[in-house]
Parts: sequence; C-alpha cells; structure tokens
Amino acid sequence: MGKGDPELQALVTDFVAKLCLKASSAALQAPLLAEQLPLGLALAQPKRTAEALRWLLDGDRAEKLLEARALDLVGLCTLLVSETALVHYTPRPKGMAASPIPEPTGKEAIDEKYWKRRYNYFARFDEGVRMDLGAWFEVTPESVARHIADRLQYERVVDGTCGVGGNAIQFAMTSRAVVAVDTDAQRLADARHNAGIYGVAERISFVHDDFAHFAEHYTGPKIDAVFLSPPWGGPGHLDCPHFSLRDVEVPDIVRLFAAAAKLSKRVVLYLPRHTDLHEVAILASRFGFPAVEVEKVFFQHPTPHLKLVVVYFSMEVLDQGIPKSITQKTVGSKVRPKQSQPQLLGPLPDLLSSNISGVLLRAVYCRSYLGRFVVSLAMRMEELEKSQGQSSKSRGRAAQRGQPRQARLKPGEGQKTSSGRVEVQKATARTLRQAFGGAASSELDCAQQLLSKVPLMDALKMAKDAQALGEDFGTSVLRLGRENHAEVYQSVLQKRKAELMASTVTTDRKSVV
Ligand code: MGP
Repeated sequence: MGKGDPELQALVTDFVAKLCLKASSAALQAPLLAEQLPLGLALAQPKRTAEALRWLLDGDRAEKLLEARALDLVGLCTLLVSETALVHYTPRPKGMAASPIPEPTGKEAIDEKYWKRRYNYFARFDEGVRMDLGAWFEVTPESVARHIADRLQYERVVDGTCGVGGNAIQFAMTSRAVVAVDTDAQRLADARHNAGIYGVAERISFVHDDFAHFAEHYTGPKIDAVFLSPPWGGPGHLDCPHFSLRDVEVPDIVRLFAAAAKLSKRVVLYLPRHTDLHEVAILASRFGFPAVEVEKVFFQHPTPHLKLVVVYFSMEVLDQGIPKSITQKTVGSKVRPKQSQPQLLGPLPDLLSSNISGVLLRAVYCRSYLGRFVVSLAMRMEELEKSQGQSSKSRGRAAQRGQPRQARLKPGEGQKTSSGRVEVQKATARTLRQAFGGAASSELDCAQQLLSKVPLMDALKMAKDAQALGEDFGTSVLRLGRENHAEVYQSVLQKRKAELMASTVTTDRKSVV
C-alpha cells in the first residue's frame, strides 16, 4: 500500500480492527448482522457446523472441506456495505378524507399499523390497489421498490416472487421488460390489476409458476437481473435475535438461489435486517461470487432505524468503489418543503457492546416503536455527552492531540486515486494476510501480485485451497499460483529475482568499500 493512499490505509486498518479477524472461532460461528457492520468494506470469514454446511454447500464439497478441516475459510467473501436512508413522501390528494380501516372480510382484520402505512406501500392506494392479508406485511414499500428499480435499470428483469406486484410495477417503470413469477394465481391477478393502476401492465409478463421450475425451463431472451423477495415467515420473524436463510418459507432457498444464478449473472435478495450475513457469504461463495454488496436500508420515521437489507450478488460489485457515505434519498411526487430530516446516526456500536445490548437490540428488532425511541434517546444522550465533553476541554489539549486529520492532508492527498476494483483488491489482500496470521511483507506482496493478475474469485479460491492444505500461506499460494496461472508465477519470480539482484549489488559494493 503506497504512501499516497492514507485514506485507504486508515480504512483498512480500521475495518480490520473492527472485525477482529483473529477473533475466536466462536465469534466466527456467531451470526454476522448488518447492524454490526460499519459502512465500507468487510471480509466475511464464517465458520459453520457440519450440519449447516451440508445444507448450504452441496454434500460432496462440504464433506471434502470437513475432511480438510478447512471450515474457517468456508464462504470467504468480501462484503461491500452500503447505507441508504429513504424517505417516502406522498402528498394526499386535496379534499380526500383519510379512509377508515375496512371491516374484516374474513377471520382476521388488517392490523392498524399496516393500514396507516398504506400509502407507503402503494402511493396510489386509493385508486383501488388490491392487497391480501399476507401482502400487508410482505409487500415491498414503494420507496424501497423504486430505489431497487433505479439500481436495476436493464433490458429484462425477472421478479421471481411477484406477490401483489410492489416490485414488478417499479421494475416496469425503469426496465423495458419484466417477467413476474408467482405460485399464487390470485396474487398474480392482483399484481396485474395493480400494474394497471400504475399504467405498466403491458410491460409485465405474468407467469404462474414456481420460480425454480420456471428458471430451469426458461428458453427466452437473456435475463439481466433476477430479484427475489422470498417469504420470511410473517411478522414473527423479528421474534428471533437473528434470521437464518433456513427460516425462509420456501421448500429450499438454496435451490431457488441456484435457479436464479443459473438464469442471470445478477441476483438480488431482499432480506430481513437481522439476517445472518455469514450464511449469505457462504451462499455467495458457493455460487462463485467473490464479493457482494450488502445495502442497509434505513427509514427515517419515527426515528432513524434499519428496516431491511438488500444483497446484490454480481461480479460488478468488484468494480464499485468502497461506499464512503450514506445515500439520502427522498422518494415521492413532491418533496415536503420545510421538513428537516432527522439526522441519521448510523449503527449503534457502543450500545452493541454494552451490558444492556441484548435488551436494546431485542426492543429494536421486535417491532416496537418504544425500542426505537429508547435507542434514539440513548444515541442523543451520547451525542450530547460528547459535545459537552468537547466544549469543556481546552483548545490547548486539542492542539496537543494534533490537528484534525482532514487539515493535515495536502490538497489532492487522500483522494481516491485508484479504481474501486483496485481498492477492493488491496484491502482484500491485506485482510487475507491478516487472516492467515503472516507478518512477512512478502506474503502481502504475494497476495497483491496475485490479486492484480488473476480474478479475485480465483485468488480467493487459491487462498482457500492453501488453507485447506494447511501449509504456510505464502508458499502454498505461490505454489497454487504457479500451477494455475503460469503468468502470475513468472511475474512474482521476476520481482523476487530483481529484489535479489538489487540486494546482491548493494552487498558487493559494500564489500568493495
Ligand atoms: P418487518 O421487518 O416485518 O418490520 O417489515 P415492520 O413490520 O415494518 O415492523 P417495524 O418494527 O419495523 O415497525 C419490514 C418490511 O420487510 C416490510 O414492509 C416488507 O417489505 C418486508 N417484509 C416483512 N415481512 C414479514 C416479509 C416477509 O415475510 N417476506 C418478504 N418478502 N418481505 C417481508
């Protein structure tokens, strides 16, 4: 890592420290939650029990890894953690009174909480949008659906779990053709009806089928992206401290994902905020994605909180820059003029390490507004304490600590000089070295060389193989590099020779003197 890259250096040091890659094996087996991950880059290095691996990986591969005792690198995957704060503003049409909650037609009534959010789900709700009881808690809010559609503007997108059409409708606004698949014929009919209200029904082909079956038999034009929002098990999913992919209520989420990955090189999963990202990493790794983007989606009201995560599986993730700041986005027909947005204070690192973190997290996760207010209050108090503490300290002490980092940088210094891919590669190389525990700089060289010459996926595979062989990382990666990529080996060899020559020349000169 060159001297001219202090920002990246700080970033990598920071994230390595934060993730504690040398954490105990118990920590690596613990679920990895989005709340714990700061914005930027992280390396997931999950460990899992044999049983979990047999489910997430195919049987043979799991057995081989188990034999080789390579559990600690199963699912090695780079996570690009981005954060998006969404505000949905839909002005109510003038003169329209708020409609009362409808009388229950069956045994169950619509929960008032969901009814109050009806315009968030569909801004044009009053024009006759059709929902069923499940859709009230499953449908993607319009702001989120629009945001995802903005990010997936392609020729042809498949929504593999269409439901009543929240996502498919928004995809039809930004992509040329949408295929909406669902196993429930009534929901598809509702989706078609709702798409009609939004004027996009013509652009959507509605297919009544199981998505995996559909994907296996699909012979049409190229699919640019597949979006999956599988059922999470209703509002009760929040009663558990974390969500496992096994809790997804489809017969086999791995089969569903495999079908999606076969159909398209971009797959997007819509998942609960407390999903175990270690499992996501194993899934990514199994299907050949060396990196994924984990987008944390925040809502601002009643107080800023993480709502859900969207995971983007695609090779393009490697070309993205490392996210550096939260994206604020207001979605709606008109931005509310004078309303100031509450400041998003981000995740709760201090609270997570406090004694009462369990209680607080549960309060936040368990659908309780109270929980959010408690957390919000705690964060504000913390901010207040910080600002009071700062004002009471003398300027002299601040000067002793040195100038703020920004001020020390010369113009142009610290700016992004390399492409996102290079940043990701460098950071991954360093993390790999840390993960393997080697201190010699040649290992870093070696990993960096490798990463600059071969696709990251191949390099990670080699690293995994090296680990499986239980040999010294540097040597075995070199050996694997030589076997797999003659070119890499040559360039590493050249570099080593040049270094050797340089040191010999210096020694010779010294001896002459
Ligand atoms: P949530 O996580 O149940 O939180 O739903 P909710 O109800 O907003 O509770 P609170 O504590 O935040 O007030 C958040 C969003 O996740 C919903 O709007 C849906 O888009 C999505 N969602 C929720 N559930 C239960 C499901 C589900 O079972 N399947 C899918 N695909 N999406 C869901």
